[in-house]
Amino acid sequence: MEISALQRERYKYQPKLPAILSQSIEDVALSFGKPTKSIADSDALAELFKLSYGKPIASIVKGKNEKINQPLIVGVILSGGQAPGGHNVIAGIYDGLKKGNKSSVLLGFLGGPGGMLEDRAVEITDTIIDEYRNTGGFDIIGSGRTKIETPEQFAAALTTAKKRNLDAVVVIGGDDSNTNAALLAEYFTAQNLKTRVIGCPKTIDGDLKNEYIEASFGFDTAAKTYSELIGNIERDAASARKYWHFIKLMGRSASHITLECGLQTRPNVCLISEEVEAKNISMVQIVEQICSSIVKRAANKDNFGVVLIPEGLIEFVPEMKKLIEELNDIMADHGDELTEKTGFADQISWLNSRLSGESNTLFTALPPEIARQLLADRDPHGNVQVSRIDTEKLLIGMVEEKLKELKKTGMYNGKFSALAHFFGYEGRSAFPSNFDADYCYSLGFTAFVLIASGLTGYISSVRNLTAPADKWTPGGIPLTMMMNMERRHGSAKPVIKKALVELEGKPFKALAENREKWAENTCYRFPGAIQYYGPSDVCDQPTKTLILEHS
Ligand code: FBP
Repeated sequence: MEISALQRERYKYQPKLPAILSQSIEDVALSFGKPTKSIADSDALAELFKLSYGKPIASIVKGKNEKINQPLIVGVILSGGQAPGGHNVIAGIYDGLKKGNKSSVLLGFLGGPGGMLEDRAVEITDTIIDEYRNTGGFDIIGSGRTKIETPEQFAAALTTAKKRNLDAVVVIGGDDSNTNAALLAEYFTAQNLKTRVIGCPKTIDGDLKNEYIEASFGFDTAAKTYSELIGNIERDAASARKYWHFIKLMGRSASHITLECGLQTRPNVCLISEEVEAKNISMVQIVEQICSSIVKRAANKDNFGVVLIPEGLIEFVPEMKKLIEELNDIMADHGDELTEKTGFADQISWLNSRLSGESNTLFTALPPEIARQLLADRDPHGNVQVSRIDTEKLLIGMVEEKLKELKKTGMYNGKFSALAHFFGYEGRSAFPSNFDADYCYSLGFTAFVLIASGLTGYISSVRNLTAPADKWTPGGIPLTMMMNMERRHGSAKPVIKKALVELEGKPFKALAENREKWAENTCYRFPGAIQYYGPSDVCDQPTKTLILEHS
């Protein structure tokens, strides 16, 4: 296969590591803090995780580590949606293992957690890993969304771990996958199995973060890729002066990506789902907010603009949220009956008697295409697949109607021509930025140190990320520390708490302070494409979100 010039160059890139991991591997040890507690529901979690609850935070420090050179067999799983840098996590684990002992083996389970359950794996070799260093995507071994939850699935994982004689398995995933990693660690320990389980924080959505996990990998590259595209569209809009661009941005529920892109590009409107939910903002009010910008700009003869819409918005609008929850329950309990209905009209009349009055009115008033999308298959976690709902088109339709009304009353006299975009998959497998390339390699290398030191039930953590990479601080955080109990499908379940956009946080405040100005004026900012070679302030800057959160 012919490779691009950039790919060839990226193979040569040596990711930066924290100083402590760049020295001789024999001088790397762990130091431990005090016993920890979960963020909430400590009694219930201590009961569920009898063997792994309350472990101390581990920091990687200079010292002697007798275990570091032992030969190990480790499995790795990529779980969930692609995020730039996944290949470098695997490279970090691989290089760490081989530095520790040349005969150590890294097995990649194929196609996500399902690969471990079905024992489908490939041994990672020098030739394989060298083909994927510093590249985007998860195609080295593939990913999947299988959730390990039934007793049979746990038993299948155990069988594979025993058969492969695994010393450890690394689960690279988001909040749900790392919750699974914690459950698997507890289960393996309870079964007296030597296999340890270590997690790694992945997701472009940026919602797996807290005091100890400063960022999930992939967020940096994805947000920068979308920001480049938005900046380009802004420039086009300001040149042509005839289109309003409605851009939906990926991020299943949290709006971190939209917020980061908003700060990077200063669009006219930047909707944040968490604000919509907190302030109970209805769809009609959202449309009014967008129209207010359109009307003001039209008065200045600026009949163009850019609106950013988080992918998950629809689930945060109060009336839509209620409708979706009702649909989820109906589909969970009677999904088969619904799919048996052949025509869309049949489905609507079947739902008529099952939805509450309010939800039924809303559902039947929606454009048929959107209603159809709301009935599409759920993901394995029972969630609506929001990336498939054309919220941007729904908003364009509603804005058009509102502008017609405003025109009649003489309050608006502009021209409105809108274009819809969705940026999601374009950013998930991009070549990782230098930040993600370095961060991921460090996360992988750290995971190796945790494994070699005998830890289980931890997530690999690299902190101090706004400093240069050599000053980053690697270690391990007990997974139970990031958990609470939440209601899922009618019962209380242990879960890693999702980090949504905080309305009191500095990134959101920076947006809120400026958005009135941006709504009326043209204040666009053009971040341009991710750069891999050149001055550090162009190539190595972390996201504005990370900088503001840690300033
Ligand atoms: P993860 O949470 O698994 O990292 O995936 C995030 C995401 O990219 C969301 O932003 C998006 O809604 C979803 O995956 C799309 O899922 P799919 O890849 O199954 O279409």
